[in-house]
Amino acid sequence: MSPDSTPTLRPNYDVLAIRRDFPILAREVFGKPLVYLDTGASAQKPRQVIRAMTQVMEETYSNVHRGVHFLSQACTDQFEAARETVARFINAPEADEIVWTRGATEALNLVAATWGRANIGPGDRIVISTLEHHSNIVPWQLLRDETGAELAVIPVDDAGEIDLDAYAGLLDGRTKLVSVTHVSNSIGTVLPIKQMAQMAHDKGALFMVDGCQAAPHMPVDVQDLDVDFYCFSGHKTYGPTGIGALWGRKTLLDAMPPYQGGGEMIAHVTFEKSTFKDAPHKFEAGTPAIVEAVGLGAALDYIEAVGRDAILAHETDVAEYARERLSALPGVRIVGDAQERGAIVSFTMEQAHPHDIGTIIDRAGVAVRAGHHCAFPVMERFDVGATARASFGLYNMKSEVDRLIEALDEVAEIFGR
Ligand code: 7TS
Repeated sequence: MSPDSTPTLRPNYDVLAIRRDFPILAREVFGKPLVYLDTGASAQKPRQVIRAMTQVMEETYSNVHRGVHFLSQACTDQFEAARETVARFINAPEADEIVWTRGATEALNLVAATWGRANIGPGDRIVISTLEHHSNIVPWQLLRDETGAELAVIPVDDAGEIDLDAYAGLLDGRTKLVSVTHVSNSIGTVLPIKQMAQMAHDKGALFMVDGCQAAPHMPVDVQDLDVDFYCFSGHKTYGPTGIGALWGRKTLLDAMPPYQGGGEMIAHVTFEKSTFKDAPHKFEAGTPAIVEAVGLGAALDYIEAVGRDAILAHETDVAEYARERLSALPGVRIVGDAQERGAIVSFTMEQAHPHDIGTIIDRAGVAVRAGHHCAFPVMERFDVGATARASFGLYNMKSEVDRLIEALDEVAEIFGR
């Protein structure tokens, strides 16, 4: 154990108290206390979220927006209050600019399918970056193939930083949309969103952000960033699966055609013609994920109660400690070394394949993700087939990094140093 292995307990950041809110963190795996370093894939859930969801199902559950009865109104109020919570969380001007989706993947597909089909034509350019998760690549490829547009990719340097000169070269009158991640899920780079959005706007292009790996970890203010669309997934923000949010500027949402057709999104239907509700409801066909939306609202309240500046400081401290200790291990290569980085450390070991690393350290109770992290182009850029990735959340501690390092020592023992 390093002398530096005690948790960083700031006066306003009681990590042990936070951990007590997450029942799963008390469990053991293979007889060892769980060390959960896979928050980038999905975050664990605090009691506050579990309780909020149980409360709806036990006390107020009903379908929303359609009943005159007491429960339907009570449940609709909770559901719409959660929308307001999302709006506050990212400082969106209005709750009506928040569209519920199943997650970031659906939000990106929604924009590609609605705004994209209405606005993208042959020869237009859509710009993404090398750092994207597949869910911010494939929807644009589908749109490109349908419309004859061009999909261009901003390269990154050896540290994993966006090449801003190359980016500037991709922006011209043909560029209609830039869609990039706020934080890379595979190597942790934080992108200079505000600057990039300004550059896109100067050339008349819209700017979309995949905020999956940022929203749970740092303050996000869509008005300050001055972007046009922002999305994130509930399950990565300590909320449930099956829910996420898309924010879009009201003028854009109003002009976009609906996404799916069905109940709830219509104003009037005859066999000849249907008319649609205003945004956001025109994008929300069918019964929504009601309990999950309330759960997400509770999760965002939880994050706010801890404080996003405090979370960012704490996680940075833990992640930087992990980088320091990992880089001291023989045979370990850390992939990605951007100046500004999130709480994600991706690494390889000369001695062992990432899948072997993941499997062996799992026996010591340490959960990391091993593989391509749904970011094949990043793996290719850094010439690795896969990496092991430790991703941190608001509940992780430096002592857990020590457990990771001890477990990796065992890997080196088995495969040879
Ligand atoms: N964008 C980013 C940056 C992500 O990290 C992920 C999921 C997604 C989009 C897709 O989110 P979903 O909730 O719609 O599936 N990232 C990961 C990961 O890093 N490991 O597992 C899932």
